[in-house]
Amino acid sequence: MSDERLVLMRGDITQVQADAIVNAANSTLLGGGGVDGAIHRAAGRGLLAECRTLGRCPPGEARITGGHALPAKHVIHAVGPVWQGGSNGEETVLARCYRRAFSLMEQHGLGTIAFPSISTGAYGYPIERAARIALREILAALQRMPTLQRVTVVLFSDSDLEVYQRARQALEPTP
Ligand code: AR6
Repeated sequence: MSDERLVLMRGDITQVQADAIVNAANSTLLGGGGVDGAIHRAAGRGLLAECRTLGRCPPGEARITGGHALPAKHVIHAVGPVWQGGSNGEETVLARCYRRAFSLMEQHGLGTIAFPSISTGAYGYPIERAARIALREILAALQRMPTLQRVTVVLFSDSDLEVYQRARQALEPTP
């Protein structure tokens, strides 16, 4: 049965109102391009100042900050794997990003979260594979966490959204 708490949409994650949005960060946590650059621009300099207090974050880990000027209350900065062909543990590291984000939600009592497609831009992870892992982890979290009210995946293009919709259909068939 399809879980209505999971929403797939096309859009700009910096505009999303949620308890937390997830940033596809790098290990420095000091900003970069892609969604990371967009989040830092929209959040303002206070976010960078807070990130500077955190130190480095290894791939597969996540850190939480305030949302500063964003509509979201918090930002969870997750560092995805750089795609190296698939036999360097990329799948495990990507799955761990999602799990770490959900455990930070539990620790902070958060109910709604929005994810971008972690690692599928500059880090080169093939999106069909990344979508399967992301949605598998999200559906598992929805099953085990009754406190989760809504999980949104915000895709930046129609074609990325279609990839996620197809992957969802394969994992969670609807009649
Ligand atoms: N809202 C939603 N999704 C977005 C947005 C946005 N505003 N902007 C881009 N995307 P990427 P990565 C999509 O490269 O692959 C940074 O420099 C984008 O189309 O942002 O994890 C970091 O500092 C793609 O589908 O993240 C790291 O160095 C997805 O977000 C590195 O890139 C992820 O693409 C991380 O690479």
